[in-house]
Amino acid sequence: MNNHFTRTLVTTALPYANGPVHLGHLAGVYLPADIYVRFKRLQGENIIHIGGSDEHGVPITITADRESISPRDVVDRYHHRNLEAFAKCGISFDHYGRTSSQLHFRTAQEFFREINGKDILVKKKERHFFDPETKRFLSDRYVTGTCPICSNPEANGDQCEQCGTHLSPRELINPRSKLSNRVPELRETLHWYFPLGRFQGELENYVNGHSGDWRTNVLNYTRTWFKQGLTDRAITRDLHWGIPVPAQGDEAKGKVLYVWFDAVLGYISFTREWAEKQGSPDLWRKYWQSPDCRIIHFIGKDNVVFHTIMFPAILLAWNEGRKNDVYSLADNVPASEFMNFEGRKFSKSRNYAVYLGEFLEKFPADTLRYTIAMNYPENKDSDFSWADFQNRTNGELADTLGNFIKRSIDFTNAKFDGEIPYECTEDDWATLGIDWAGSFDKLEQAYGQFHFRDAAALTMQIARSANRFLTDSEPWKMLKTDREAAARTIALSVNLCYTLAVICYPVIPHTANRIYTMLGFQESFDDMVKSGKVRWDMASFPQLHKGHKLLKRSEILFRKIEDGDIAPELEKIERILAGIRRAEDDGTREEMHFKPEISSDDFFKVDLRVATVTGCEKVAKADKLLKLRLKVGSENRQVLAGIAQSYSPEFVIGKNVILVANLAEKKIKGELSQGMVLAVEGNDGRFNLVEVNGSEIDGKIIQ
Ligand code: B3M
Ligand code: ZN
Repeated sequence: MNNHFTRTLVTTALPYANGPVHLGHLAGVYLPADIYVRFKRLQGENIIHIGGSDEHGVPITITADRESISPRDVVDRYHHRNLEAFAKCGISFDHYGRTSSQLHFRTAQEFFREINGKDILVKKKERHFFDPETKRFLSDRYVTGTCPICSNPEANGDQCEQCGTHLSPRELINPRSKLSNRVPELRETLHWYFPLGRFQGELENYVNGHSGDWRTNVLNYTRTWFKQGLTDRAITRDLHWGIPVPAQGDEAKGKVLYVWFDAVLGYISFTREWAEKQGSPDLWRKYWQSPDCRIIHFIGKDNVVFHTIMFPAILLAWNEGRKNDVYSLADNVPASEFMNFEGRKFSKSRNYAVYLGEFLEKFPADTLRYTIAMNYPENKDSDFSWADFQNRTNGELADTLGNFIKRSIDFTNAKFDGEIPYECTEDDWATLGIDWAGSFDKLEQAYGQFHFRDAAALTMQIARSANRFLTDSEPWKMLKTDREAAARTIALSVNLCYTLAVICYPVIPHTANRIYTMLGFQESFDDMVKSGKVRWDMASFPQLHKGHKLLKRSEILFRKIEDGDIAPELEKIERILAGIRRAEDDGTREEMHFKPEISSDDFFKVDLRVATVTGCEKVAKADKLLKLRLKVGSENRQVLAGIAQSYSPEFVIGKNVILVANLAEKKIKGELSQGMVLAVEGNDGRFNLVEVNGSEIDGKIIQ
């Protein structure tokens, strides 16, 4: 690990702009990154946070197909929605780009050309799934089927959501096209492959070099891939939405870059866009092409290999043989585990989720940020529950932090005319009994090593100590007997409010800002941090001097959450869960497995006729069979049908049924069957005859 970085670049996984981000995304990626960035800004570090929307790939086109709108409409809608939700939540991106931007197209194509120009890529013709109905090649997620590892019947062609295994469409059992639900065919198509194996040695060195500082889950996921041996991966796709493959001739026609090849490069394009915004277009190089910069990718565990293998391999391929424009690889990839919701995995497709934007319409951002920080899924899956959200908001934020701040400020306003009545010395500060050096050490370590749960908990511990100090000192009683002692206590308390504003800032920045205002400052806390006027180290000793004037107005920082506030949310989950259970129970989610395609010629070979049942009786020693006598125009037939459990014989006589009239005769239980009648199997396993209305229609062709 290089400890001499002078700059830090934080990137967050680019969420697909095909739906709103939910609390799981916030917990795993965006909140931890924002906490980290805010902490480092407080420490005066040069740090930028780059994110944006992933606007290509099959997730986008599938949403567009489903809603019958264009992919462009899909990404426009969700890019803006997500951007707005992030802003409301206080996720402080320095730039939030879009992979549909021109600069990004240029960057991604430049990378492809460079790597292809060095003959690193391999062109191969391979057989891929093709949907015969829609006449489209089916890349990745257009194919669904059963996961060969965990038997999840709805695994995607690129990855199984249930067990996380990366798959290729051909590994799925019972593959089906998501477009038509048909069984796909295999057809030959040409693609460019990236030979990951060529970089395995370099990649292993890179990863091993971080065995002391990367998370175990990240090392483990990555090493599993090394163990299997890295192979060629196609980096182009047959799709119409995406970045055209920049190669000459017909072979690149109708092909785009694989979404993952383009998306990871978004980090670079967006840093370039940010640099342009700063009026310093080359500034991005100081982040991507300088050994002084530390690069950190915040992601979820399902994206690990793209960031520890694929992206570094692309950069290594670019760097190969170059002396200039050499890219650095990430210094850390803190991948989170998942945060569940009320004990179950978030699921967009089943609508089992709480979306960030919706949440923030009902509850303030900081209550959410705090609860999620306290449940950060650092090394194991965690859980968000409404009850926990309510308890933490009421017990920790409102009763501890909020209560302390309000009491301190109100008391100063009421009894000392809103003015700090005493100059606190270092000695006074030491009598608080808070181990400042130790606490700050622990906090710095927690933030620096991405232990955000610990950081939030330590912060709350300091708020608790402050609250206890005020309660135990009872300045309201002292006031009558020893006004100086009361003044000292309250000066210490108000200074603790300042300290808390600073140390709370990474986790609950809106609250820090509100405390700062009540303390009598007009500037925004955020601006003060960005300009370096408020710094982390200022929290460890008193900042507010005798005579400093407060705002003389206070507000309640956290409104308590009543049972009635969360009752509708709990009811909503119950409704959704009941729906999921019902669907699972009655088998409506059962998959459609269609038979392989036939041509219309094939179909017309089958002679389907209306037939009238003229006689019906049971078959000896066969409790499922009935023997039907049928009239088909001028002909009579005898057919055996497995419908004895659905009908008594007399009930069948007179019905118009559908007969497969040209089926080869065969003997069943010693009886001749000259054809077959159509029937439908009900959920109870019994068969019902397919009937045709009308009179004297026997012998008519069904077409
Ligand atoms: N859009 C996958 C995801 O949202 C993908 C991340 C891209 S990061 C470069 O999980
Ligand atoms: Zn699986």
